[in-house]
Amino acid sequence: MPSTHWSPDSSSRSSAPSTSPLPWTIEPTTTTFTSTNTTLDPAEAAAAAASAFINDVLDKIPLPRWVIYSIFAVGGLLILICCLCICIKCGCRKKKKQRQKKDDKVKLIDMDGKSAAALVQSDVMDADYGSTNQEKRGKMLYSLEYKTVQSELIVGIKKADGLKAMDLGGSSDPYVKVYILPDKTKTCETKVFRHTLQPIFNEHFIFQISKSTLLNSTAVMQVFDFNRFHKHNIIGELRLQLCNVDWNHVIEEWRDLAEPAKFEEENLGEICFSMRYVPSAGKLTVVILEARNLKSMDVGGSSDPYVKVQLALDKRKWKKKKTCIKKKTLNPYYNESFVFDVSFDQIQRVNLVISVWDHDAVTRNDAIGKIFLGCDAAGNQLRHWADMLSNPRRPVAQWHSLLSSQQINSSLTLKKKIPLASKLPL
Ligand SMILES: [Ca+2]
Ligand SMILES: [Ca+2]
Repeated sequence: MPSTHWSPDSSSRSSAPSTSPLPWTIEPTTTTFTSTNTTLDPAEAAAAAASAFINDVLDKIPLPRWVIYSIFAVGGLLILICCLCICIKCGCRKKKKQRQKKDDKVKLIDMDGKSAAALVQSDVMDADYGSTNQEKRGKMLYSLEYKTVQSELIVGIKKADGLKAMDLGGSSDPYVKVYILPDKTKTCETKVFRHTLQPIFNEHFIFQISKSTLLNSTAVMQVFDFNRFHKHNIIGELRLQLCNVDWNHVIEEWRDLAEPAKFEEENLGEICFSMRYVPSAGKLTVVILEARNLKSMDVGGSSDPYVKVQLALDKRKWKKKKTCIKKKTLNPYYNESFVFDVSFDQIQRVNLVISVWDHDAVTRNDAIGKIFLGCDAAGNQLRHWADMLSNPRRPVAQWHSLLSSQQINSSLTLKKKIPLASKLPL
């Protein structure tokens, strides 16, 4: 067959230059190579071989030479840029570390200086929020005085400075709550100062307290940030053991506000309601909107809350209404409206008592918490009441933190219900 006959011959011919099975074809090439070997040193030979190899490779690429060269040039440039970038970054990191070391040294010196200065004048102008772990809450100037003859403790809230900003705009709306422990029956509050971190309160509060109980008491002054639509945040507090005070003088001093103690204040929950008064019609409308974070009163860690809305006239129980019961929840939503007939003359003598109760099918219902509003109220409650009176015909809604029933009952001692005959005392 022709194919088998021709194949060895053709293969030998085609492969002759490289494999060269025949001696007469191989001789000339070897001689030429040996002759070149004698004139070129090994390095040059290697270079020549490498260039020949590169040329060979370039020939195989189906692109014009100038395109290949420009691709190589761009690639090289890119690699060079990358190397440069890495070098610059490394250099920057080193510099940053060195700078940080220097800064740390300076900070240490600063803090030493500051702590010494704080003892003398406690300058808050240079307070650096980032440099210390302890949160800066600001400081407060207060005064303490005890009048032995009258058994009166006078707590003065003068001013505060450098208060911590609690609101988004970088400010706070501070006010101060003052009470004496352990007998926390009376809680006083200053006015709210809007959008300031250095309020000047200049208010005094008098507590009736005997000298013997005074020495076992603690005065608590808490600075809060007022918020109309959510819970008031505590900025900081001062707790002064009154046994440590020299009562021969009036004390007046600045103190740094501390982190508030968490153990004492029992969280009973918060309630949101709106009030609206229409003087011409003599109608007071109270809308119980919702409550949240109520204290759990039942075994399962829940409560069955309902809200009592009560009116007292001249400190006598007058009218009462209540919402429906919301089963097994600590965040009930009511949106229930109650309308009371209260004449313009009566509104000045009225107290509105709002209490949240836990319903129990078998045992007695328990009070979760309580608050009262009216002209006799204080602080947040008085503010809400005043807002309602100064905005007639407009509903004013606000959140309130619930207080213990005992605390409210002791500050608002309501007499028996008004008898039917004198139900409209005018
Ligand atoms: Ca605020
Ligand atoms: Ca219950």
